[in-house]
Amino acid sequence: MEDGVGGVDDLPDELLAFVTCKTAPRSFAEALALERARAAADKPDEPRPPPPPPSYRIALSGTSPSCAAVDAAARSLAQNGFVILESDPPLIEPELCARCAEDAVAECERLLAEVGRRRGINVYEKRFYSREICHRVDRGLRYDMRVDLPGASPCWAELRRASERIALRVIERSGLLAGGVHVDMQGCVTSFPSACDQHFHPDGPSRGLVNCFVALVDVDDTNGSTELKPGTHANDCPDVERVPGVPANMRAGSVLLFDFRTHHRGRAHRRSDAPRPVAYTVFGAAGVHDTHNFGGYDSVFDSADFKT
Ligand SMILES: O=C(O)CCC(=O)C(=O)O
Repeated sequence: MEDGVGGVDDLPDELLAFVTCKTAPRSFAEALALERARAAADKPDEPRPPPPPPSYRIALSGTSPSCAAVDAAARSLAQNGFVILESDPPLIEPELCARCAEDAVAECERLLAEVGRRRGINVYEKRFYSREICHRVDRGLRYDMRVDLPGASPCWAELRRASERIALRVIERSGLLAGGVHVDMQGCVTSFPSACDQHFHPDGPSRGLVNCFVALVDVDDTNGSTELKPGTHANDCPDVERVPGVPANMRAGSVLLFDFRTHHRGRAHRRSDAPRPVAYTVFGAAGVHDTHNFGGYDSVFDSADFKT
């Protein structure tokens, strides 16, 4: 009896003809070979390793990305929980970034002076919360300021429109925010020299919000780019602690989109020369709002002057 018949690929041409054309075998050996070939063909697939996650850094060839690039970005946003979009020239005009950066730092310093004067605290040492600006960790030196309140410089509305042009295409393609997308809020996080590493955190617990960061200056390991843990937005992420973070180093005008649930942090600012402002716009699915980050605080301007 002949032996050594493996899978369909090993069959001689005559036997392959039986398998594919269903011709009757002419001998016992042919019948056996045919039987084995059929069994090999019917064998359920071996478990395959999962496909690698999509790249989270997408280099675009210009400021109007192709459908293929938008698809790739949407896949990363859905699967990794974030995507970094870069292009040359940058997606958001450097001149607009520079105007927003200048306003962010000036406005932040103006508000800090008001908080210090009205609440009687050292705003670099003490955490505080207000409708306009928050300092969430003592000596954190990272200030989260709203830029969509009445009286904000028009440069912020311009930045929001520019961010929408790219973010909405990717978000809609990702299917993450079903039922119509709205802009929920807009702000800017400015870390000052000597700001420390934040703890990793999500921006909120539930599905339906996507944050769009725009680097207003180049952000890197020295002035503290944002760091994100891929896949940690998924409810079934097994062990968030053990997922390594990925630094979103990027040039001014680049865009980082992330699902609110993705664990991330701002890194330490180790340079002494200039603050590091990163603007953000929060996009929400119909009826979903961020109630966590600026919920219900009093205005800085509601507090009377502090008297010693
Ligand atoms: O500063 C950053 O890069 C991120 C800030 C942040 O995640 C926050 O303030 O919650």
